[in-house]
Amino acid sequence: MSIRSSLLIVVVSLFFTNNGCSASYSDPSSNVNPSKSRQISWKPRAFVYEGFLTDEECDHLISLAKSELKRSAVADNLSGESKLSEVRTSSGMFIRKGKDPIVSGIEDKIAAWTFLPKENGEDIQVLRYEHGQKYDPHYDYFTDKVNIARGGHRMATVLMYLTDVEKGGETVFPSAEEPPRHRTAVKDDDLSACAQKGIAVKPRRGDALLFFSLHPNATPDQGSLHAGCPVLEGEKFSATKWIHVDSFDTIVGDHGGCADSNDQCERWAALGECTKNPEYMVGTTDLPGTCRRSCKVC
Ligand SMILES: O=C(O)CCC(=O)C(=O)O
Repeated sequence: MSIRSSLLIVVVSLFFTNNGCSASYSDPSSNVNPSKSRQISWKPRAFVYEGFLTDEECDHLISLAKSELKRSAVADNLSGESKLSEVRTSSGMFIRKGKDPIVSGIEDKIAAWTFLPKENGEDIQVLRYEHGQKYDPHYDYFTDKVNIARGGHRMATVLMYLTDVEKGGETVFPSAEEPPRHRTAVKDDDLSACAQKGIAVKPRRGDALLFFSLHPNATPDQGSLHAGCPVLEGEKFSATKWIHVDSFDTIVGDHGGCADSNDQCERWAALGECTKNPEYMVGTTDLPGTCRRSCKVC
């Protein structure tokens, strides 16, 4: 082998080797450039990143979700138990963290954009809104003790839009204050009446919205009130990653792993059984219950 070809091999292998100084060329998070995001509000702190997900990533999340969708639930403010409500009429499902390389790559990108650890994130929730479906104004931080037991408060939300929506389906912040430089911005006539009640983001396939539910001093930010406006034409798929102040993966006092041992657990948890029947559902450290994962205690 000539000196010339040996040199070429060395240069090529250096380029493709992650030597600790640069990210691997196949790492999806290396394509994230946080400075590409645009601030849409200061109160709450909210940013939009256009083209955050590729078409392949959007299609992948939709195809994982499609056959698993169930009517969405909300958490009761006092007990924390999950219940069905007219406040939220979409259907949804959760995709286990790191389920496959594409999901894991999306989670790496979220961590790179938000500068928040991957382990602080919940499983991704995929939502589908059909005609007329919506999520009324609400906060993502919890006010009950059950839901902050794991990972503490939700501090930030990344909402990824997986489809374009012809009309409606915007995410709106009714209590937000626009940044001063946006005050003269012309209202988008394309926005639904619901969206015109505040600062709104129109769902566009691949775009992502990041907003913070806590102030920098970790107290709840009431400006983070937000809603999913009714879909007026078309269909909306979105994917949500909620990020906590602390690790959501740490299993406190767990010796038997974090799993449900009955495939009805998710449904029972949605019906409030974690609170109504804690001995069976949650159990104790010595005698773990049947649905610890769905009850979010591990
Ligand atoms: O779909 C939306 O635009 C809002 C969703 C949302 O608020 C949530 O999942 O917490």
